[in-house]
Amino acid sequence: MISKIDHIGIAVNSIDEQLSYYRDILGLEVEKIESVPSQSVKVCFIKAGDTHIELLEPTSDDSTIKKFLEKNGPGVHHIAYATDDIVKVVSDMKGKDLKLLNETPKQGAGGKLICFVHPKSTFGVLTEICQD
Ligand code: CMX
Repeated sequence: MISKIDHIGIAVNSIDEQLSYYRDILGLEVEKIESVPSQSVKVCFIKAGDTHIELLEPTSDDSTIKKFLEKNGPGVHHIAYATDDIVKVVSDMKGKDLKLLNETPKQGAGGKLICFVHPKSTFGVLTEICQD
């Protein structure tokens, strides 16, 4: 039911500061930059084959990305897996010692439906399930 890695989220202090690394050195295509007020982030999607890198810049002091950057500095923040049935995937996860951060899918960047699973229950990797 998981079809692929949809994107890898990377916490950054500044999208502008990092953009030329992905675009000019790695030669990847910058698809779009958008604000996601519900998550207090600005995101930049960069195409890498049939998956994406998602740069995440905090837009407020209480942003979860801001907290992550203060503790760890810039770097990999989460891995997002694509599915065409997020309700089923999340329902199957319930009762399996996984800490779902939201059991009801909510709207995230790019209009996708998203659910997060706490990294302490997924071997240290913050996990996102998403559906177009
Ligand atoms: N990866 C791995 N570990 C992480 C982590 C991450 N991204 N973020 C926090 N942690 C660890 C902390 O280091 C800490 O570990 P220790 O206890 O060993 O020090 C522990 O998790 C803290 O857990 P917490 O107190 O429950 O939670 P935090 O306030 O640090 O928030 C989290 C962590 C995952 C609950 C929060 O980031 C969250 O709700 N994330 C989901 C939403 C999100 O990430 N939105 C931004 C992206 C949006 C998008 O992609 O569009």
